[in-house]
Amino acid sequence: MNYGDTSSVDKMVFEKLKSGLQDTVLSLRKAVVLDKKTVKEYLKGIQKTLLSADVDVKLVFELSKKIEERGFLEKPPGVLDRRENLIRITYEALVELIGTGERLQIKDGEKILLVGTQGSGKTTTAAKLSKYLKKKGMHPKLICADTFRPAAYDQLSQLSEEIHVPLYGRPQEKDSLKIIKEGLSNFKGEGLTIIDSEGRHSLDEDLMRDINKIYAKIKPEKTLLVLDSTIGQRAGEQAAAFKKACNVDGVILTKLDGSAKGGGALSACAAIKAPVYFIGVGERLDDFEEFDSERFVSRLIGFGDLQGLLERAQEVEFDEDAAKRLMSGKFTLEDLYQQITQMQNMGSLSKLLDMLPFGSKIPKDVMDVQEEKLQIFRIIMDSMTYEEKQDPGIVKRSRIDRIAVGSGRSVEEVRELLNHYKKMKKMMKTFGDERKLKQMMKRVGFGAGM
Ligand SMILES: Nc1nc2c(ncn2[C@@H]2O[C@H](COP(=O)(O)OP(=O)(O)OP(=O)(O)O)[C@@H](O)[C@H]2O)c(=O)[nH]1
Ligand SMILES: [Mg+2]
Repeated sequence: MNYGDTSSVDKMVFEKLKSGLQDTVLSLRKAVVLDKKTVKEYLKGIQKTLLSADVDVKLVFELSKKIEERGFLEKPPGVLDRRENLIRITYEALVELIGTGERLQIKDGEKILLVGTQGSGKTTTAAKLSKYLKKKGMHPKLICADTFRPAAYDQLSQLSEEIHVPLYGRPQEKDSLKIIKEGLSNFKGEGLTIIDSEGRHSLDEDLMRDINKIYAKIKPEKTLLVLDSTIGQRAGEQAAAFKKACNVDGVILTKLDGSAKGGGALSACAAIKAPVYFIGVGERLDDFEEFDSERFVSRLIGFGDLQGLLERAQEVEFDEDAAKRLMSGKFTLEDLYQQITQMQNMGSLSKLLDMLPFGSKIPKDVMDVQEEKLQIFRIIMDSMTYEEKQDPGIVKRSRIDRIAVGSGRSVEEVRELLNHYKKMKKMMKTFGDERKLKQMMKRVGFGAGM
């Protein structure tokens, strides 16, 4: 579950996808100019990487078209420049492509049916999932409904003993539906039942008919497709066939630890609109993780960089609002308070002001207030009434005394806050007209096309 844990992440494939994406992003960052040619090359790099990981061609072109269009149309948010924004858009498009971030909702008393072709990892996954859910405080019980493979019962029996999870099965019985019904009545509806089903060499009609029969009679709360990520593009037809037979609610992708072709399986999930709930990243029962599409894509692109970048995209939205309010001339102590609480420091505002054509007009001491001082201001403002914050002009001698006592700060500090407010207000007035605001927004990147 822990994507920060490099042992499983590095083992976890997609090495090809990961290095391809990271190289492409790196060359974008290193490019001297961001012109049309650079953008085209960047998109080509993304396409090539995704195609080589077996992502469906149609999806690849849709994705790169989306990145290109958004890249041209959208103004970079916050303090991002255009190339950073392109990376951000790529991240968002990839997250959208591979999943919703939805988690499996299941509880004791319900039934999960695992389906998939032979060797996809159903039996191993039944045990992995049981172990995982048991750790979450649930009470999984297993039913071996694979009557196709002779050793199926023994395999699951061994695994269930290892994780101390009850198992129901009848190695000699050939009717899987009968076994499931017996199993369910044996467990008396207690706990969460996980049903391991049969697989066949490939997609065949008998398998689909059997699975459909089980699905229709048993009515599991969740049917999960166990999909082998090493099979590349073939995952598409498998997913579609199972979707038809038993309305797949979600997918567990297995063998991600050894696959450079995982894009095929991811495309298959996108095609049938089924969320990936878990991934298998090795043969051991602990090699199993909840799938988190945002974190997954972050790892692919390079987590450290991306995180900071996304944070700076957030910074923006606040700045735009704050700037508008400040420039409107209605700057109250409440605004100052909001700034302090939201930004903790004035760093991003001063960065914004630095870029103004009239930036040099700003008195240094106004912006250079230390964070510690701002915290004190905040404490003082907590002792002021709403009226006082809206109209600090009414705060005179006796009110100052009251506020100082109430906040546990000195009278000098209260005066200092009032002075700071006055200076800020005066400064805002000097460039409080709309035209200049627009000019400034443009300077810092709002409204600038590619
Ligand atoms: N490397 C790796 N191997 C896995 C993973 N999941 C399953 N396997 C291996 O894949 C093989 C097949 O797994 P099973 O669980 O028996 O597959 P199955 O779908 O039950 O197969 P049938 O019952 O024959 O249909 C086994 O050798 C497992 O150890 C995984 O996430 N990573
Ligand atoms: Mg099996």
